[in-house]
Order: sequence, then C-alpha cells, then structure tokens
Amino acid sequence: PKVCVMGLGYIGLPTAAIVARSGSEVIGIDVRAEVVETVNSGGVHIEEVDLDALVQGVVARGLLRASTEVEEADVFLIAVPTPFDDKHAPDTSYVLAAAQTIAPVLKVGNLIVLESTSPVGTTDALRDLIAELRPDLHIPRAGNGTADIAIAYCPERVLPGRILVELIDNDRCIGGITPRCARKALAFYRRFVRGACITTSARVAEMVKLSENAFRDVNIAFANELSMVSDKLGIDVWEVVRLANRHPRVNILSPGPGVGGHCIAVDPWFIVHSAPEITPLIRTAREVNDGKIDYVVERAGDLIEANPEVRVALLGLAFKANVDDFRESPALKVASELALKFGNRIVIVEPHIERLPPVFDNSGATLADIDEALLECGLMIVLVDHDIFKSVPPEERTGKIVYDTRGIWSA
Ligand code: SAJ
Repeated sequence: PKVCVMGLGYIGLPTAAIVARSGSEVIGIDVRAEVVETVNSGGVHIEEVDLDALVQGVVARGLLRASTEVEEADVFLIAVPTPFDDKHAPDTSYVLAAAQTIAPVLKVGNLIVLESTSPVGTTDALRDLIAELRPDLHIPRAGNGTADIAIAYCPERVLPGRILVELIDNDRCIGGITPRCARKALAFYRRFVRGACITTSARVAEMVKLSENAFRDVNIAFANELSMVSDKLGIDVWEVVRLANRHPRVNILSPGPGVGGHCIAVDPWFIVHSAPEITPLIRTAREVNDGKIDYVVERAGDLIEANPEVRVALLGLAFKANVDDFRESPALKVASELALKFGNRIVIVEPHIERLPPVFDNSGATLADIDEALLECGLMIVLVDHDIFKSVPPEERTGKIVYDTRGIWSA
C-alpha cells in the first residue's frame, strides 16, 4: 500500500523509514519546509541510532519522500505532537488539524491510524471530524458493519535511543473504532512489526498508552521520594535500592534529578485532566517528580555556596542518558538555574552539543569537555548518566566534592 505519514518528528520519521524499508511507497508530510527538504536530500533532522543510514537508503531507493502537501494514499498514519497547555489540559489541535488536512483526499477503502499519545476519546473525535467533513463517506461509530474508511488508534511505544529496534520488536496494541477497523490496522502493522499485535477498542488503546507512562512516572516518583528521605537520614539511596531489589518481588526504579522527555512528564496529566477528583496518586507523582528538580537546585546551590573557592562542573543537559534531546529536561532546568545564580563558576559538560543553548546566554557559564572539567573543577554535579561520565574511574575523581543525582559514581 501507499502510506502517508503525517508529522516527521521523533516517531513519524523513523516509522516512515521502517514502513518504506518494508517495501511500501511512503510519503512523509510535515508543515516545516526545512524538515521536508532535509528528508528529501536523504538527511535527518533528529539524532537517533542508525536512523540516518536508514533514511538515506530508503530515500535513495525512491521508497520515501517528503512533502508539505498531502496527497492520496491507502494508509494515513498520524504522528503529530499532543502537548498540554499551562493548565495541564491536553491540546489535540494538531491531531484534528491533520485530520482536516487529509479529509479532502480520502477515498473508500482508506485506513487512518492515530499514533500520537492522546486523551481517551480523541480517536472518536477524529472520526467525528472526518465524518463531518466528508458526509459522502460512510464511517460508522460502532457495530460490525462495513465502513468506507477504517479508523484506529495504535500508540507508539518506542524508547528514544532504541526507536528502530523497538518499532519492530515491541508488541503493539491496536484499537479500532470498530472491530473491523482494528483488523484492518492489524493487517497493516503485521507488515513490519515482529512483536505481537493485539486488537482492542480505540478508547482502551488510548488509555493503555497513558497508563504505561503514568506507571513509570509513579514508580520513578517513588524512587525520587526515597532518595530525598535517604538524603535526610544520611544514607545512600543507591545502596538501599540495590539491596531492596534483591527481594524477588521488588523492583524500584532509579532516582534522578526529576523526570523529563516529552512523554512521561506530560502524559500522566492527560489521565488527571480526564478525572481530576479521583487521581491524587498520579497527580502527586507528577508533583514529586517536578519537585525533585527544585530539590536538586537547592541542594546543589547549598553545596556550591559552601565551597566558594572551587569551580563547578555540571555533567549533562539531556533529559536522559545518551540522547541529544533536551525537551522537558530536568538537567537543563537545574543547570540553567544554577548558571543564573553562580555564573562564571559554572562549567557545563554535554557531549551532544557544540554550543550552549540560548538559556545560558549572558550567564557566564561555559561549555567544556569532561577532561577539561575534571582538570578545572573541584565540585562535580552529575545530572545525566551519559556513558562518557560513567567511564570516569574513582581515581580521576579523588579529592573532588561530588553530588551525583544519577548514582553512576556510587560504589
Ligand atoms: N528516569 C528516571 N529513573 C528511571 C527511569 C527513567 O529518573 O528509573 C527518567 C529519565 O532520566 C527521563 C525520564 O525518566 O528523564 C523518562 O525516561 P524513560 O527512559 O523512562 O522514558 P522515555 O520518555 O524516553 O520514553 C517513554 C517510554 N515509556 C515507558 O517506558 C513506559 C517509551 O516506551 C514510550 O514510547 C515513550 O515514553 C513515549 O513516547 O511515550
């Protein structure tokens, strides 16, 4: 089939490339002309393991091309952002805008799959919008009858840094507006997914996705709370976690400087927003994880003030290890606040960038590599567990004051 992927971001572009490699003709649509140009020249605008070679290959073979203009296809995959506003209310306007864009080119027999993380009911809303814009097409809301257009929800579940592997190997949960829609989507995913593909309703699939990320957020909040209690009691939380996890039914996640990324720090709010009165746990987990950022800023600030004679290395700005993605990054938030306060005492190490992001302009903070930082700085604050930081042996840290929010240098 010819496949049209709406949105060439962290999910859309890798998906488009994988589908193209499976032999389908793929056209990727993005509103950003520069992204379209990059992809058409065989390049990528995001860093993801092996993505550049894959995109280059499928573009060269004529299987993938990009455009700002939508065109007729057999399958439409929607992978656009679903952010939240300042009141934590989900914003599905990009999803609905994508539906609006494809409505005029839809033909009988088409399949539309929404992959963007979305609040429960979004796929139904998408269906209603298409039905309204195309009254000539028969798109039942439920039942076992035939439909001119099949509509399904199939959330992406891939982990940045492992996207190309997980796109193929992860199980997929495919929710149809009707069971027939789900089966049609299943047949499509089977073409490139090796994991199990399990069908359900669109609403269940939407909730499954939100539950997965809320599960992780709640469990990280638990670890972060333990870390603050352990600090207060003067014990090493990493040792506590390591030993507790020897229990056969305990698996505590890793504390850190807070939770970042565009998924886990966002999606739980979609659940809270849909039922604010009965979601104290999920809301509190979000607050604990956000609060951990302020806690780290305060603790680091106290350490910096207590050691006025030394320069301070902040290790890492990315939202997690070994990625170049800074969205919602707790490390970036901590570093920018500390840079604002302590200016030219701050040395930042982030191997994935060549110059500091604009938030550091005029702060006096400088960018250095890990070797320079080890030479210049007496206080080291670990904010991201990049492999390169893990590789620093204890003897290179002798005599330094260390605040390790990721536990990479803990014995
Ligand atoms: N983190 C901790 N401690 C941990 C694990 C993670 O502090 O033990 C932090 C990370 O440092 C990072 C944040 O949490 O700041 C999120 O990182 P992550 O690796 O847990 O997740 P993401 O955001 O990269 O990807 C998640 C994944 N969801 C789950 O694991 C349930 C991924 O499978 C989803 O596809 C993705 O969200 C998404 O797009 O929704």
